[in-house]
Amino acid sequence: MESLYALIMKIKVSDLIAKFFETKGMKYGFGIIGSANAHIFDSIFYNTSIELICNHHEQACVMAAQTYWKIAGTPTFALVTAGGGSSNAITGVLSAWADSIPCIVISGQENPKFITPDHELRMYGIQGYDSPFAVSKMTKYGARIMDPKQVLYELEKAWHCATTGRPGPCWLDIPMNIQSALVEEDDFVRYIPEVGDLDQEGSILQEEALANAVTKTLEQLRTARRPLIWLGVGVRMGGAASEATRFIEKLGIPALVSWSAIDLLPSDHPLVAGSAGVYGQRAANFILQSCDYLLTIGTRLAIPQIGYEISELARGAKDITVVDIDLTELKKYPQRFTSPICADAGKFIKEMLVQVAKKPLPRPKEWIEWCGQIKNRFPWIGPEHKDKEGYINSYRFMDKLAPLMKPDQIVVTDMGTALLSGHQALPIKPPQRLLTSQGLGEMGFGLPGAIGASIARNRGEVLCLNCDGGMMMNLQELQTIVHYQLPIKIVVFNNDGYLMIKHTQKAVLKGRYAGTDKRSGVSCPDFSKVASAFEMPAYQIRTWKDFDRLMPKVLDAPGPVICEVFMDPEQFFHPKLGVSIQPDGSLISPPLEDLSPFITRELLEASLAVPILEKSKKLIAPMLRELHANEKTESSNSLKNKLANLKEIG
Ligand SMILES: Cc1ncc(C[n+]2csc(CCOP(=O)(O)OP(=O)(O)O)c2C)c(N)n1
Ligand SMILES: [Mg+2]
Repeated sequence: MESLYALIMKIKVSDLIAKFFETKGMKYGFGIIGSANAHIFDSIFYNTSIELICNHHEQACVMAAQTYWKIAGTPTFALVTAGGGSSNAITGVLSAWADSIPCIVISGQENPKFITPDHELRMYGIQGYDSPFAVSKMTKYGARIMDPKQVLYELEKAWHCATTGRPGPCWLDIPMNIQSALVEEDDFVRYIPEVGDLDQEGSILQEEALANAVTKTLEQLRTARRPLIWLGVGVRMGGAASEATRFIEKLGIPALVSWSAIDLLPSDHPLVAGSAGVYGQRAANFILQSCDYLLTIGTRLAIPQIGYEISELARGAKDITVVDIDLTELKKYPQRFTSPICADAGKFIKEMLVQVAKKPLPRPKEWIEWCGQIKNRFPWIGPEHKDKEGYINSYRFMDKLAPLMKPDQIVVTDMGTALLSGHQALPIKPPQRLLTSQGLGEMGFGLPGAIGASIARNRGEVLCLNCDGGMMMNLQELQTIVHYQLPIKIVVFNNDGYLMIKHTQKAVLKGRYAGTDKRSGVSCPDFSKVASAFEMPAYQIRTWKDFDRLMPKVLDAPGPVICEVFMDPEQFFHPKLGVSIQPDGSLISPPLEDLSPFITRELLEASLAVPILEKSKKLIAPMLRELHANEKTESSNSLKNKLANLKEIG
C-alpha cells in the first residue's frame, strides 16, 4: 500500500515537460507525432491547455514556431520524432538560428541502451542518430537527456539560452523510456544560470558603461551634418518596438530600416528613409551613401543590405557606429565599423531617449529636407515597373494592395517575387506586420509562416504573399490551414517557375534556362484546381479590372482563400544592384547608390551629397535613355541646384 502511494506521488517525465511549457505561457505548440515522441504528445494533448497544431512536415513546425514568436512575443516549441522527423526539422532550425529566433525543439529518440555516446555508430537502434550533435552548429544549446532527473534542468537551461542575449533555437533530444519514466518531484535537478552558459555575456555593456557609450554616440550625432540611423529587428527583440517612432522623432534624425524591421516604423513617416540594399529602394540607397555619420542599432548589416564592397558602405561617412548584442557581428568588418558597441538594442534606445530628453539634439533641417526631396524624386513605383501587355506588374500590385490592408494586417511572404516586391514596394504602418525568413531565404516559408502567425493571433487573419515555386515547397500545409480553418489569404504570383533564378541565368549564363520553367524541367500545377482539392475558394487575377473586383473579396473572405496573380514570366525585379558589362566584355560592379536600371549620370550626381565614383562614370547604360526619355532636364537641373548648397555644407 505504501509503495503504491509513493508511485502515485511520482511525476511522469512527459507530463513534466508538458507542464513546463504551460508554465512558460505557451498556448500553442507545433508538432508531428511518431512512436519516439508519443508520450510527450499524449501529455500535452491530454494534461495541459496547450493546443498542439499538427503540421504535415517538421520543417513547417519550426517555421510556424518562428512566426508564432514574432507575433505572440513568447517562444513556443516544435515537437518532432526520431529519424526523418527530426532531420526534417533542421531547415526550420537553421532558419531560426539565422534570424535569431528563440524556440525549443524536442526530438524523440531511441532508448538509451542502443545509444553510444561517442558518435561512432551511424544509427542507433531504430531511426536513431545523434540529432543534437547534428544541429550543434545552429543551436544556442543542445542536449540529449539520458537521466530522467535531468529533464527539468535541461528544459530550464534551454529556455534560458534560447531567450537570453541574442536569441536562438535550442534542441533537446529525449529517448522514449526517459519520457515515460516516473520521478519523485524533489529529485528533479534545477538549473541556475552560470557564467559561461551564454557566449559573450560579459561583453554586453550595462548601466554606466552603456550610458557612457550612449553619451559618446549622441555627441557624434550632434556634430554630424548629415546623420543617419539604421534600425534593425534587434530593436523589437530588445523590447523597444513601441518606442521606435518616438525615438526617431525625439532625435529628429532620418532613419533607415532593415528588411526585418520594416514594420517597426510607418513607411510614410517623413523621417523614414526606407530600406537600403542590393534590392533597396533607390532613395534609401542615395540617403545611405550620402550621410556623413551612420549609427546602426540592432541590425547585423548583411550583404543584401550593405552590398558587396564593404569599403563603399555609407562612403560619405567617416565614422560608422554599430550597436549589436553579438560581439562576433561587431568584429565582422573592422575596417568599416569604426565604433562598435556591444549592447542590447532596446536598452541602448531607451538610454538614448533618457539622455536626449535632458539635452536635445539640434535638428539637421537641411539634411531632412534633402532626404525628403530625394524620396519624392524616386518613389518606390517608377517607370521601370510599368505593366506588360496582358500581365500586371508585381510592384504595382503591392502599391494597389496597401490601401486595402487592415490596420493590423499581418503579411507573411515566401521568397522570389513575394519577397522582393513585398519588401521593396509594400508600405507598412505599425501595428501592421511584415514577416519572412531573412537569413536562410528558404522557399516554402510562406505557408507555415502564415500558419504560425495566424495561430499566434488565436486563428487570426493573415495575408500570405507566395509564389508558384514557393507554394510547391510546402504545399502540404494547405491541409493544416484547412483543418484548423485558419483565415489565411494566399496570393500566388504565377510566373511559370523560378523567375529569380531565370534572371541569374540571364545575367551569367547567356539566358540559358535549366530547371527554371516548364520547358526546362520545372512546372507547377493549376492552383485553382489545387484549391478545390483542399476545398478552398480560388480566384484568378490577370488584369487590374480583376484586381478591383476580386481583391476586396479575397481580403474579406471569412476563411482560407487562394488567389493566383498572373504576372509576366520574365518580369524584372527593380531596382537592384546589378553588374554592368562594358563594350570590351569587362564587368563593373557598381556602388550601392548606382542601382539598375541605371539613371543618367547627371541625375545620379544630383542625387548624392558625395561625388560620384569614377567607376560609375564609366558605366554604359542602355536603359538610361528609355527610362528617362520623358523627363525634362530642368527637373534634374533644379534638383541639382537645390542640392548644390547642401553639398557645400556637407
Ligand atoms: C528551399 C530553397 N530551394 C532553392 C532555392 C533557390 N531559389 C531562390 S529563388 C528561387 C525561385 C523562386 O521561385 P518562386 O518561388 O516561384 O518565385 P519567383 O522568383 O518565380 O517569383 C529558387 C529556386 C531557395 N531559395 N530555397
Ligand atoms: Mg515563380
